[in-house]
Amino acid sequence: MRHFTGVKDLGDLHEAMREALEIKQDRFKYVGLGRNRTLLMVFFNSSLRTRLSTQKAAMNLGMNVIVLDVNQGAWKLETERGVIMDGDKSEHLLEAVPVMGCYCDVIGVRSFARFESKADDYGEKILNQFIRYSGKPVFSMEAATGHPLQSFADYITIEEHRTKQRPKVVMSWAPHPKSLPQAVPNSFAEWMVAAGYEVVITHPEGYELESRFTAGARIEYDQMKAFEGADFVYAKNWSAASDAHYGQILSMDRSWTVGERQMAVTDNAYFMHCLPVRRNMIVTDEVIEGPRSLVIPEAANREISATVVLKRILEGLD
Ligand code: AN0
Ligand code: CP
Repeated sequence: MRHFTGVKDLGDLHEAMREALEIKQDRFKYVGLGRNRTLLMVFFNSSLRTRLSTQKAAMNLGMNVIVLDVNQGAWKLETERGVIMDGDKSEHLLEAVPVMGCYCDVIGVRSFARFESKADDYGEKILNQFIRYSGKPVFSMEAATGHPLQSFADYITIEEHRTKQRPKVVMSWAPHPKSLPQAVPNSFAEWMVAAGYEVVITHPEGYELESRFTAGARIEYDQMKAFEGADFVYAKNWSAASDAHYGQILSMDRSWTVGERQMAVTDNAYFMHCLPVRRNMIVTDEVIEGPRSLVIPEAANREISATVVLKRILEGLD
C-alpha cells in the first residue's frame, strides 16, 4: 500500500481484520520492519488519541518518530498559490511539504476541514498537496472529509463485540456548541456499509451527508425509530454538509443527546463514540459510563488500526 486516505486503500476488509487480530495478539511481531525508517506526523489540529496511538504503532514496528505541530513553533504556512506573501505567513506549503519529505520515509497528516471553501475541503486540498509534493507515502490522521484510522478501529471494535452475523449499526447526530467536520461520520458510514452491516443514519433535516459516503445506508429522521433494535449506537456531531449551509450549526436540540431513553429501545446496544466527547451534549454520563459503553476499547484499537496501516505502508517501501 502506498497511501492511506480511505477504506478503498485497504482492499478486502476481512483480510485487514485478520491482520488486526494478528497484531493485537502480538503487537511487536513486525518490530524489524521499521528499522531505520522514520515516521513524520504533521498536525495542523489538536489531537490526543491519534498522536499517541500512531506514535505507539510506529514504535511497535521499530520506527523512529518525529512530530511536528505546525501551529506551535513552525513557520506560519500559506496554502494558496499565487498569493503575494506580504502578510503573517512566512513560508509556503509548496516548499514546506517537499522539505518535510526529505527527513522521513512516511508522513501522517492531520488537517481538518477549514470551512472556508467546500470545494477545497471536499477536494482534500491539503492532504493531496502532501501526496503530490512530499515524494513519500502519506496517510490520513483525519483530513477534511475522512478519518479512516478511526473507522478502521471502530470496525475492529464492532467485529470483536458483535453477536449477530449482520448487526444493526445506527449512527446518530447529536448536538454540539461548535461546528465540527463531517470527516468522522463520512468515514464511519462508508466503512460500516463496506463491512456489510445494516446501517441506519439518523439526524435532523439539513444534516444530510454527501451520498458518496452514505450510499447503502438508510436515512431515518426519527431518532427513536432509528434506534429500535439497534446493536450498536454510534453518536457523533457534525455540521451541515450541504452547499447552502456548509459548516453551519442548524440545530442545538438537546432531545437528540443520547441517553437512557433512546438506549431503552435498542437491542441492548453498545454505545460508541470516537472521542473527544462533550458529556451531556452528545451523550449522558449514565450511558457513557454504563456497562455497554465501548469508548475506551475503541480508543485502544486505534493503536491496532494504525499498526496495520503503517505495516502495510512499510511493506510497500522500496
Ligand atoms: C474532531 C471532529 O469532530 O472531527 C475530531 C474527532 C476525532 N472533534 C473535535 O474537534 C471536537
Ligand atoms: N478520535 C480521535 O481521533 O481523537 P483525537 O482527536 O484526540 O486524535
